[in-house]
Amino acid sequence: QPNSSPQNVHIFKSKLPDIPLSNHLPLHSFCFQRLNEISDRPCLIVGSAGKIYTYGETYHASRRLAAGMSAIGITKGDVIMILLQNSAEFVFSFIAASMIGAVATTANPFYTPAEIFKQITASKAKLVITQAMYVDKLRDSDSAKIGEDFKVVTVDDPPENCLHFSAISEGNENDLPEVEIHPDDAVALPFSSGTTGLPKGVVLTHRSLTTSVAQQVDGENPNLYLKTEDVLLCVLPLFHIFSLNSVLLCALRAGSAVLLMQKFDIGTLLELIQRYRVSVAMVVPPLVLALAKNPMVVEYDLSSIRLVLSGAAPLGKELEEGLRSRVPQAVLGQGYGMTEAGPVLSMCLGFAKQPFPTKSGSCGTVVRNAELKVVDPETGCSLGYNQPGEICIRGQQIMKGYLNDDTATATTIDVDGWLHTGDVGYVDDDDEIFIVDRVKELIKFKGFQVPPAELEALLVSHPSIADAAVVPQKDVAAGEVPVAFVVRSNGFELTEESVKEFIAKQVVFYKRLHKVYFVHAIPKSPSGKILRKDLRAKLENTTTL
Ligand code: 4UW
Repeated sequence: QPNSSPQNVHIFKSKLPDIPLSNHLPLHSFCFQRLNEISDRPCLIVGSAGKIYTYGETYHASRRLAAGMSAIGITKGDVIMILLQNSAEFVFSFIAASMIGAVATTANPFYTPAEIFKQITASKAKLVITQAMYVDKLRDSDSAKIGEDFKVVTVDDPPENCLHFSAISEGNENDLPEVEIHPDDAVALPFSSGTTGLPKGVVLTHRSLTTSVAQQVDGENPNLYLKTEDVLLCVLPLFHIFSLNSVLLCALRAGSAVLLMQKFDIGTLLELIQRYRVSVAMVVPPLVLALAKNPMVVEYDLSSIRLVLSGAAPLGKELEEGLRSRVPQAVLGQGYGMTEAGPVLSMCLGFAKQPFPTKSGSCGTVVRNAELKVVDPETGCSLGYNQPGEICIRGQQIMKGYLNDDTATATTIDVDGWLHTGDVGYVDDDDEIFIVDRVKELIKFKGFQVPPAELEALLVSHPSIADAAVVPQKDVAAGEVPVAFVVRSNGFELTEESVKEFIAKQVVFYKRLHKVYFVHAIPKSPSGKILRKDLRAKLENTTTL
């Protein structure tokens, strides 16, 4: 195969030149590198409370918390779980962990107890920072116990056996231990199912995240040009890497303000955009839908918005046009990310300080200081312009690997350092990337990950189910929804409703099954792999509403 020899690999690069990276710095030092200059600038705006923390206040609150975490026994390499909605405490906790060389694993507070415990157990979290209302979810497990295996801190009134946030947030900065942090030490541990299987811990190091942030906002002509006067909308959950990286960390590095919203509510969102003159909005397609279609939008002044960045799922052209009519003054574009990729692979060059013209529907151009290639999924041969294939990325930003899973790591990052995304796309003549399909199992509901393997494992644990497969079905509001093909065990009665209920009890809302199709057998390859393509083909031309 002449094409697969290294000489013939077609490598795509950014149109922006590579820059020197400050990725030897620990993440918190990198993010607050300009602290002296911007100490009095607004850093965090807590939307619901109207409270503003300056950069100086944010930095010192994080330092005190770091000292407090250390005082209760958290040391370098330990994992803390942040189980919170967007809040100042979330931000302080994440930065504090970095300051003492600890690692933050983030989880959705709406997860069921089983989902949370899988992550606590896999990550060996020693501390969970959460809200009192979620503590009950942390109580009933045999695998790990409050007080014995991990401590719990709540940001509000602590229930039994838990500490109040103030017990760790008032530490003495002078007691902060001196820790030596290596760029290859882990700092964040989000969970992702990647191209196959169950959710796994994604080890992101100080180097990964400082590189990724620099690729976006550093340089004389930053790919994503953020100014200190900018106010960034932070309504997407910080427990997901998109918001954590491209909203919070990028804003900190650039010295912009972050408007934190706990949850999405269109009225409150519009009100806050208007009140705080939000200039940069990071969004996902369902949010674009709301902004494009909701009649309330016209009653608010959105003229402050200069940039809208959508990602985490495909954005349709009509939707983009719909949004354009609501914010005609703004530059619209997409970014393309994947937790394992550190996370940003590509970003719209229309967001650069000296912008390039871009096309609607594109996910941007590969970020600087990185290499992207497109390979034929069958042969592995590298492809040139305009030929769709699996997108692969290489650079210092990608994950170190999956936590304690060398096999999964080796199937995702090959010996030459290429991370295989499982996304199918092509690069056009203007170096813009278009994603057209996915060869991986992953389902994305409004940008949230739904790993089919997780639902399949639950389904086959049902006594009346002999076999099952879960695949995505197109959906107008959510992009995709999970639907199941189920083989009943011989002689058992089983209804669609009962299968749906069985799953709904065990998973977070967005993993619920939207349809169940009963079949006689699940199509499989000779090696036993579910032929998902065949099942997806059966659903072609059916869209759930
Ligand atoms: N178009 C089509 C897109 C797109 C997409 C992602 O949950 P994960 O692992 O990660 C993310 C991260 C998204 C992200 C991070 C930082 C950033 O700046 C940014 O730009 C706006 C986006 O979603 O899911 C990864 C998978 O999600 C799909 C794709 O399949 C990818 O492998 N995906 N972005 N613009 N599909």
